[in-house]
Amino acid sequence: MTEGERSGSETLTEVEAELEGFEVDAPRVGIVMGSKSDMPEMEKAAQELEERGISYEVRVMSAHRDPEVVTDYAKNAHMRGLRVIIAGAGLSAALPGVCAAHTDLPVIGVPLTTPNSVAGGLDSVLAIAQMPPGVPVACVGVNSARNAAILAARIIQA
Ligand code: RP5
Repeated sequence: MTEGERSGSETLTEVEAELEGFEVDAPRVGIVMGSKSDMPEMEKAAQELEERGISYEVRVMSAHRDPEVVTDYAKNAHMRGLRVIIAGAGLSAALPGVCAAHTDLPVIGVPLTTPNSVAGGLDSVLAIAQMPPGVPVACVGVNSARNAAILAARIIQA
């Protein structure tokens, strides 16, 4: 409804309530992952958020294969209403760090194992946790997408 279409009797409270409705439906958590092969683990984060009634969206985007897509997503995330980004990746897991480089939202990284992982996923743990000063990424355990969702819920409710 445009400003001109609003009747004189419509109060500010009614307008605010309308806008609040939009807010409730907007995704609060962005779940991103580097490959479709990451989906079986990352779905656990979605399931946890679903059970908690927290709205989310799920996207597949690789920091190495789709760098522009990741950059645009992270840059627009806050403006779109997201409050936390959960980013899962295996191997040289750059996705959480690249997201954190382009947003001021909290980013939770989920190191994932793949058939080519080194030392049981230690490669991804180090890639996610060893961010330079000033660009933090929270790192949960290997294949711990559910914990990432619980942490995201706690951040939103803090
Ligand atoms: C990472 O490489 C992805 O996050 C995935 O964990 C891993 C393997 O990707 P695929 O070869 O299965 O696409 O970027």
